[in-house]
Amino acid sequence: MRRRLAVAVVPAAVVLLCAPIWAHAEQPTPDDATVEVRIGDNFYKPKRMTIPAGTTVVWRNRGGNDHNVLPDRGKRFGSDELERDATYSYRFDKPGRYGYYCSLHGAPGNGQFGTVKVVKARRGSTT
Ligand SMILES: [Cu+2]
Repeated sequence: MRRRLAVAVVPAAVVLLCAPIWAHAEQPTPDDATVEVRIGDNFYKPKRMTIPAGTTVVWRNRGGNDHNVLPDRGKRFGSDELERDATYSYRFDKPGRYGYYCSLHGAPGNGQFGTVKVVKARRGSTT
């Protein structure tokens, strides 16, 4: 019994010790761009955006109600319910078209929804 406990505790300790290193590794570099999508009641603005791969999208709830951000397909990204002023961020590294919606006020392509189109990043380009 004592041995089983130790087996469970050691991996947890390793995770805790490594967490600061991982967090540091994810610090944005100056090359990383961030764009913000405002969440309102009940919409996203801008509703559609095109970004180069590697851009982080930050959804910020500026509405009075709770909202979320769920992908139309798959589980590549997705937030919990966001309270007022809460944010959710996701970095899009793969080109493609990513539809998303709020499950409280919409459905894929219906009601409160939006689209992020990710295009191949061009090195050295600032546009
Ligand atoms: Cu909503």
